[in-house]
Amino acid sequence: MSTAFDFTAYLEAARWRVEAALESSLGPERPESLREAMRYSLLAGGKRLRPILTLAACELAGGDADLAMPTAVAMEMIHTMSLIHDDLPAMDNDDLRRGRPTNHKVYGEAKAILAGDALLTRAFEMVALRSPGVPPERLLQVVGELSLASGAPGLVGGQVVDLECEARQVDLDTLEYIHLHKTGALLRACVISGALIAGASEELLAALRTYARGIGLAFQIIDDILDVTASSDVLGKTAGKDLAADKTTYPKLLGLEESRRRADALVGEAKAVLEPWSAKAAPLLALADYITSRDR
Ligand code: GRG
Repeated sequence: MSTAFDFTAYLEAARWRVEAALESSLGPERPESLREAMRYSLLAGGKRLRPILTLAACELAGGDADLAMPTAVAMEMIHTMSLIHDDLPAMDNDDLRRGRPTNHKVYGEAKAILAGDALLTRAFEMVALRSPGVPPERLLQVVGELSLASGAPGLVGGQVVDLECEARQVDLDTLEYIHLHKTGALLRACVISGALIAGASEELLAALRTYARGIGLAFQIIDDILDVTASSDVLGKTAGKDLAADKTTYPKLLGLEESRRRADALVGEAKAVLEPWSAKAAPLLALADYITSRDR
C-alpha cells in the first residue's frame, strides 16, 4: 500500500531543520560586527530551496540527511553571499532583498563585501572541517563541486556575462548560458553534493545532473515570468528594478505562454530521468513541481 507524499509537511519540516542548522552555523566568533552582517543576510528567510535539494538528494541516494546538513548549510551560505554581492552598487545596485534593506544599505559597502567573503569561505569550512562522519574522499569531491559552482565555471562566470550583456538584448543561447551558470551551477552542486555524500552510483549522479539542469533553467524562466506577473511586494525586490527595459528575459524572447510551456517541459524532463528511482524520489519530484508552481 503506498502512502501519498505530503509535500507541504515535508517542506515545512525540512525548512525548520535547515533554519536551525543555519542558526548554529555561525559561532560566537569575532569580530562581532562581521558576524552580525553575516547573520543579517544568512538568517533573512528565503525559500531554502538549495539546502533542501541537498538533503533530498542525499536521502534519494540512500544516505543519512544529517550527514549532509553541513554541506546543505554551505550551499545556502554561497547563495547568500552571491545575493549580497549581486545587490552591491557595482552590480545590480538594489536597495531591497527579501523585503528588507540589502546588506550594504545596513552595514555599508565594505562590510557587505567582507560579509560575503566570510560566508563564501565559511562554506568551504563547513564541508572540509565541520562534516563529521563523512568519508574524506567524498568531502573532497564536494569541495570540487563547490569550487566549480562558485568560480569562473559557475556563478562568477555567469555574472560576468550577465553584466557584459546588461544594456543590450541577447539571443536565447546567451540567455541560457547566463542562467545555467548564475543559477543552474549552484543548484547542480546542491543536488550532486548531497548524492556524493551518500556515495551515489555514477548512474544516479548522471540522472541527477540532467535533473538539476532542467530545474535550474525552469527556475530561472519562472523567475522571469514572476518579474512580469507578480507584484514587487510579493517578490520583496526594489519596485520596477527587474523590469528594466534593457534586460533580456524569457518572456521578452519567447512570450509568456511559450516561456511557461518551456518551463513545464523542462520540469517534465527533469522528473522523467528519476523514474528508475521513483520509490525514493518523491521529495525531488515534488521540488521540481514546486519550482514551476511557486509564486515568489
Ligand atoms: C559565488 C564567488 C561567488 C561570487 C558571486 C554576484 C555573483 C558572483 C553572482 C550572482 C548570482 C545570482 C544573484 C544569481 C541569481 C540567483 C537567483 C535565482 C536568486 C533567487 O533565488 P531564490 O528565489 O531566492 O531561491 P531566496 O530568497 O528564496 O533564497
